[in-house]
Amino acid sequence: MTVPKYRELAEAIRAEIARAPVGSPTTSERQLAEDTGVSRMTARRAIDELVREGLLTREVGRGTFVARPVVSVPLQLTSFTEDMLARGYTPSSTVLHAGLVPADENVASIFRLDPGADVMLLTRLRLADGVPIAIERSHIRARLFPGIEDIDFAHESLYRVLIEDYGVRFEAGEQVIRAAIARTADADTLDIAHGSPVLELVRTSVSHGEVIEWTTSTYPGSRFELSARIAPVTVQGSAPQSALRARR
Ligand code: 16G
Repeated sequence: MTVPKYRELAEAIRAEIARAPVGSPTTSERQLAEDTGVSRMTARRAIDELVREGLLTREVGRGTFVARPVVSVPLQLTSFTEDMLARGYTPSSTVLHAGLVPADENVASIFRLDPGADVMLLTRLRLADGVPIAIERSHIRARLFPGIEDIDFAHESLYRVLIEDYGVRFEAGEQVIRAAIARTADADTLDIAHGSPVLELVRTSVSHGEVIEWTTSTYPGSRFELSARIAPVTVQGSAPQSALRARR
């Protein structure tokens, strides 16, 4: 049995969506048709299929975007500084590295840049009341924020600078949480035993449809607990389909 062309195309886009951050724009119908050599009609059917499945959302006059998962844990796009202040701690930071670096393949694909393009790498030890809490390795889309590499992030909040000095409005974010074993150097910096378990929180944040930040925060397992408010599921057109898919 031959697979219809639009289905093949939908599969290819599906694979891309899996890697793309929530809220990021997808290629337009016209561009898709041009890039893949199919008709506009076929490109539209492929996109329609993914919209029906709830993987993409269409916004009139704006385009098509990677949709939010049907059930999402509403971790908020707050900063370390705000989080710590809210808990009554005094936040501080030690800068371990700050400067422009060439994007490697992985970083380039996350930011959709050419490998070798300049990004800022900011590595900080984050402390609360003087106690090491996390190591954060942030990659920032430097081109959008001229001069950011010269800011003293030992005394500044990254989000405050982005929002107030560069006018960023965070639109969407994605956070992946995974368990790992501390790298030896990180264990020394965090003052934990070699081989200790850590939690890595990997945050990708989007502004104006572009990834602007990709940060891995490494927390000692013993000093971190994740709390998230659980929102009720809003059943949209796509929800029952996803549930059915999961049961099959
Ligand atoms: C939080 C974010 C991190 C962000 C940082 C900015 C998590 C897991 N990560 O730690 O992505 O870069 O805040 O903090 O919450 P700052 O504004 O205090 O520098």
